[in-house]
Amino acid sequence: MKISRRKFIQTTSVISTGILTSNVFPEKLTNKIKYTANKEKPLVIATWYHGLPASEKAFEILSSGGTVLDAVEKGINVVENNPNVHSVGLGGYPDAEGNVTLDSCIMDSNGNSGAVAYLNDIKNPISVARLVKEKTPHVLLVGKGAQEFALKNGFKKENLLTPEVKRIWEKWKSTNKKMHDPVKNNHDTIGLLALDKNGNISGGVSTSGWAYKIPGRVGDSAIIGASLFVDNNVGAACSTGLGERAIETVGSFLIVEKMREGYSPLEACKFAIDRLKKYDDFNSFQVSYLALNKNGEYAAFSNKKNFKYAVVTTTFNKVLESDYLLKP
Ligand code: SD4
Repeated sequence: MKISRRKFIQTTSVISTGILTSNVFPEKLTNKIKYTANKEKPLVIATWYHGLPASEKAFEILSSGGTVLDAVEKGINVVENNPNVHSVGLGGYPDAEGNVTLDSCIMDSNGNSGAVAYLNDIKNPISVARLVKEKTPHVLLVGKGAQEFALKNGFKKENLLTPEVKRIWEKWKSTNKKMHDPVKNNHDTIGLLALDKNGNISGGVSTSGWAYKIPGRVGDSAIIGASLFVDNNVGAACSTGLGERAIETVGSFLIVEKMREGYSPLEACKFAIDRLKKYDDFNSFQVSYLALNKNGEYAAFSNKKNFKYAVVTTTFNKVLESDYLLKP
């Protein structure tokens, strides 16, 4: 019997260990404002608390004359390398069989992109995605091919399932064996958008995806247009949350196209969230977007509360909370 995604999500249960939280850097939530727009350059914005150290790194690179693409890659590497972030890179939650499989994509100011999906044992998928962009005629490499490509290009194979996460996965496997509820426990992808002082934009996304997913599952974070889109004449957008819905609505592309039509970043993010209303489980999943435009205006919007994002400019360095649609 084919089970619908809605049914699948509804029948999942949540482990109440409290371990699967996004509060990796809770002390960094310095301000709870709903929406901010400024016009500073350079500017870096990124998803969740771990977006702050990532954005700080990216900003440092931009401030010292580095390229906007370097800023994106190296910023995201900070999170990929942190074993305490259980949703990205090293220390990410595995699939149902205990394999950590990573999705990532990157897009530059010229509209060139690279991506990897279902990548095993390589902790920096954003760097591999960048090489796919730079060294191949392709956009997306998956699985074994992506890993072989990485190894040929000097990446090292390493076990990404840390002892801590292995224990958590083993407990899940022995006690539960159901997929995690993606709403409550699985929303910590790093998506980062950067604008340099000349107005050039690039972005990237990296994730270990939905914890305990069906082996072979690929989410939006490997899909250009869904989790990430950059148009240097207009702006950029990225997503976090239930990747299936971001893919189905091609959310990031939609946001950039609405900004092209003249929508502000906030209006454009709201438009993309609004598109999700057609799904009858709209109240249970979570999808959140970040967007910035060429002028340095930025916004975040989510269907649900609790979406945090980091902003770093020359005068501003904070984790903020986005506005959201589903008010009680
Ligand atoms: C995915 N969008 O694999 C990712 C998960 C996510 O924050 O964003 N987590 O569906």
